Amino acid sequence: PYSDKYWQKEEILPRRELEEIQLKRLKWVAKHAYENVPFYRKAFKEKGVHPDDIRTLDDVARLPFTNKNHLIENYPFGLFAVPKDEIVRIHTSSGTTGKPKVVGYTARDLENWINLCARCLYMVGIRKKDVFQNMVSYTLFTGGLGFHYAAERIGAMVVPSGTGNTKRQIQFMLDFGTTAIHCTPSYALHIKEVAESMNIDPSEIGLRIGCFGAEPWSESLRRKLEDSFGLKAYDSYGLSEMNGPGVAFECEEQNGLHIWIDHYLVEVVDPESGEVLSEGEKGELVLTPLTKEALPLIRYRTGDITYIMDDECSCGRTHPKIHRILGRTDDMLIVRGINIFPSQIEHVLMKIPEVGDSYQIVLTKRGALDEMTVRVEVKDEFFTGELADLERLKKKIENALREELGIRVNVELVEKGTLERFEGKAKRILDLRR
Ligand code: ADP
Ligand code: K
Ligand code: ZN
Repeated sequence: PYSDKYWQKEEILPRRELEEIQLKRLKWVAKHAYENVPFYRKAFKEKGVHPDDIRTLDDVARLPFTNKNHLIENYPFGLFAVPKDEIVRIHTSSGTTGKPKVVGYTARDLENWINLCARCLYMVGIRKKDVFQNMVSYTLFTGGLGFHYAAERIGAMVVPSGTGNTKRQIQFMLDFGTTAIHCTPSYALHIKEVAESMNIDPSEIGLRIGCFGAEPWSESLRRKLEDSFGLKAYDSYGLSEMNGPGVAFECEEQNGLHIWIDHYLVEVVDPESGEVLSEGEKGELVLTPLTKEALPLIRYRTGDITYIMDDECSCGRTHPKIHRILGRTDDMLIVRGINIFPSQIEHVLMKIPEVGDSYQIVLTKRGALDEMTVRVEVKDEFFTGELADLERLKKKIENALREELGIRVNVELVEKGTLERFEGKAKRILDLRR
């Protein structure tokens, strides 16, 4: 490590120096893509732009966008910029429809990625003395190996337990003295429930640090996880197209995620027009990886909605922060014309003490009108069987949701354990409208 606080010195370089690095690397990556990927040569020409036209960082806006369909259309290796024998690993994203997006790494890409992930884990206090239980899939999903090698590099004792068999995971935590965990926030909630069903108080497990990511979650879920496990919960953001996790991560302030701008050039654009927005304006995150050799993606449309919160951070890191992801352009629900992010619903539910650990959003049509029903598990102690109690609770949740979302929502109360549990990313939306 660079010091007892920072993994690499780049974390605290003055912003001006970071911007010099960015410009140098932007010129490199544009040229690299142009010269080695036919898709980009064509796309640059169509936009009437050449890598030599880049003089300042703002010139990035002259370059063409890349989106996930471009990756899928060029399946599997069509956008790779190096010969196949330079590739030392591939991953695929968990793409929900059709062909997956395939991403590749050179040996140097892996080295950069490990260090970026190590910056994140070190930032939240993971050290040699920690036992790091990595409870995400170790296969083609980037989350497993990404943090695995980073935690090893720091010198922590890594427990590569992957997903599944929750009782055994909890037993391992107790036996091995696990202090830090990495998983999806939904899985963390599931672990809490299973621990409780084993008569283990989650706060007695001894966890200090939780790294939670790969899906949107809310401030109230953070509080719930922190309170029940007695740990500090940090938001972890990344995507396969940008190596995987390690793109942006919360520091101890837990107020926004530092995004490593020496490796990723950040823009936020209007998702409709593609227009670049200014700091503080909500829009779609667009990233240009600045050091990726195998797969240089120019202005990649992440589909994730956030904004740049560029104020100084007490941790001393000079990299800007993004707000936690508010949703995805493509999982944004439009219900009776109103844009709704599932995370808003979660935020409301988690604040209500009677509400249990799982919920599901069901969208249907009644005539031409969208109907939204939120199925909510009720905690055992509140499931009295008294109809009047349940009716009162139902009204209470409906009112809270209407207040937050501005539309009427039906609430259906169900018993604890009724709804499906998830080990990876949760699928909580059932859209039956078409
Ligand atoms: P896929 O897009 O197929 O799910 P990935 O497995 O690479 O592919 O997932 C990346 C996506 O996961 C991101 O674009 C984002 O939508 C979501 N994601 C990852 N981390 C977070 C996070 N901390 N908060 C919200 N969403 C996240
Ligand atoms: K160790
Ligand atoms: Zn900070």
